[in-house]
Amino acid sequence: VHVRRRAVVEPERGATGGERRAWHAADAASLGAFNEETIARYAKYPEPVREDAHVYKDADGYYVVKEEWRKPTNPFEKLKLEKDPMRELIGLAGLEAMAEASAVDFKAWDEALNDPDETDQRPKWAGLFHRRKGHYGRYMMRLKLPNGLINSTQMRYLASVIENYGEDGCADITTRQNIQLRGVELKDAPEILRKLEELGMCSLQSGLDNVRNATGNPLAGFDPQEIVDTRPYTLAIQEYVTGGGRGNPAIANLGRKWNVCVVGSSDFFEHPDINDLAFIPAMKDGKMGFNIIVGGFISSQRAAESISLDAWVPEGEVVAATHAVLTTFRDYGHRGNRQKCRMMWLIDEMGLDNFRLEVASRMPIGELARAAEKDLIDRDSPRRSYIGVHEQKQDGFSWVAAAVPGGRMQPEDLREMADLSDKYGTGEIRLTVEQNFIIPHVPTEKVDDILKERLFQEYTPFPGKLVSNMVACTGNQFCGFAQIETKRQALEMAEHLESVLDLTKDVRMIWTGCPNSCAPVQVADIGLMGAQVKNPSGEKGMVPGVNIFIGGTVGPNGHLKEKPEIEKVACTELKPILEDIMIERFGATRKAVPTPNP
Ligand code: SRM
Ligand code: SF4
Repeated sequence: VHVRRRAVVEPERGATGGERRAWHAADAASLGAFNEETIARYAKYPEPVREDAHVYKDADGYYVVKEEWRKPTNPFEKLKLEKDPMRELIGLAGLEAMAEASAVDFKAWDEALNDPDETDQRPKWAGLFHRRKGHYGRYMMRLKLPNGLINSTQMRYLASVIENYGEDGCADITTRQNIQLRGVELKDAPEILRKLEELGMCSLQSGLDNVRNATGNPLAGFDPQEIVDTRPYTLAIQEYVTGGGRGNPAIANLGRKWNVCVVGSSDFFEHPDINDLAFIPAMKDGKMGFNIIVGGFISSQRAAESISLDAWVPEGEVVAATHAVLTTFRDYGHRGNRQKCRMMWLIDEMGLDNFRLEVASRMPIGELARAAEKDLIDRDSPRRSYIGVHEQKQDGFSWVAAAVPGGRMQPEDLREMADLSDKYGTGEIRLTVEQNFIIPHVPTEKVDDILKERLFQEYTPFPGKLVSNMVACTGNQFCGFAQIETKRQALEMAEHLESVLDLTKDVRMIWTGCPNSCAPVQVADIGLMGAQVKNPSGEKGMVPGVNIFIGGTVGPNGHLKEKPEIEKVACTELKPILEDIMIERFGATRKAVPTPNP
């Protein structure tokens, strides 16, 4: 059953995107002040004061771990206790001071300070990740683009930022429908933050123990099969989580990262099974709302699928429910061993019923309705591929979705994307968790023209069945955790396999550089997780290799594969093994004459 709840209207220029998110752009002149008005709006949500909570609220509205809950602890809890990152960075405009102090000579400043917590960890509350290993003095800046919504003006600005950083400047579309900018120097960060805010974007609270980008249906608003337009909900969650784009001190001290999504179609493009909180559209007593599932996550030690909270909220209570679940996690989440701090561990510890009771007590009327018996998900409908050219629900309009292998893009790509979305569409652009982009609202008679543009030669809407579905995390080019290079290898391998095999169906091949699984191999048809393995030549020493996951599934009937099926294969030995897997498990056949590998 597909419920089209909103009128099908022709797309309007600027109807969604930046304008809707520029809540307080007029006041964007300086950092250093929270948006009190927005924060006050959320103060209406219940915050029960509990004796047994692990944190208390201080006079400034920050949450601090109580003395008796400081053991066991971990280095990240210590750094938060020593100096609250949000208070010091944003609340007191500390970032401006750091930018100024590091401007003349970053290295001299860093060496004099000799405090990686200050230079590398706390700035993550502003979305700034120092790439010390390999890219010393350069920061990756992680934005928050709820639902993968971005418009041409915003995109053009991002292009202008990375353009300043020469060869270091590039951007990645991430596995949370988001963008990360690379090459950023700390001295420029306050100005970039100010401009982001002016344009209705934000990078605050996007790293370490914070809420990540809220994901939603990338086709929201023009999807002929959408059950519900996810944009109002993901935008509202973003407004709450980021305190209207200026930071929200009430949720700046969680025990660990936290993911949230709102599902918009039966395809589960948002991966609700691996989010800490997910809203699944469901009607109850004739009212539109959402069933709630909780606790999904992936980490190096454990991957868990979400479970039902046996709760339903009306559509007007999505943010209230986000607050209720999130603050339960903030107040009771474990803060010792980092491998046991994600929310599912708390649910295990409290028991689902107690967890539910606590969440209910934080809802506006102190209660949670039981889950609707049936949700609106059609479990028999095959998961669609959004890549390519597809007719929208608005007559006469199409969306064009291109595959960006690994999500890596250059400034000129971002600029052209912006220009094309203005020239052919309404200036809207969408991002997806498979690291791809979509230009919607293209009049169908102009589709042939847009397809001739350079950008779509570089990033094709008609890739092969493997390249089309390829996802790769950052890997060792920029990430200190990585055991292997990912993005280049992933593309080369997909192209190689397509050149020697005939494929009858799409195969989702996902590469992740280490067990953190930022590109989630557990949900892949074929997942390759980086590892150091014995040198197959017999020589001493380790070489880059992978553990291979096979058969993870996505969609409403999807399941994680928690363990690799084949372990410790050197990357140099991979080709024949993957060819066999493709043939035996995914119905591929060998080409009589291989096509040249580009
Ligand atoms: Fe991730 C840490 C990149 C999505 C699980 N992740 C990191 C860091 C920040 C590590 C670091 O400091 O270098 C990586 C930054 C590298 C860089 O320079 O880009 C990083 N994670 C990414 C991105 C960029 C991968 C990508 O290529 O797209 C994704 C950014 C999403 C965003 O826009 O916010 C990204 N990370 C994920 C996901 C997928 C998801 O959320 O759907 C996961 C698994 C799901 C989950 O968290 O439940 C994920 N990242 C991790 C973990 C393991 C978390 C855990 O509970 O143990 C870490 C390490 C940690 O937090 O201790 C991590
Ligand atoms: Fe880095 Fe590992 Fe995440 Fe890849 S999976 S981005 S290597 S932390």
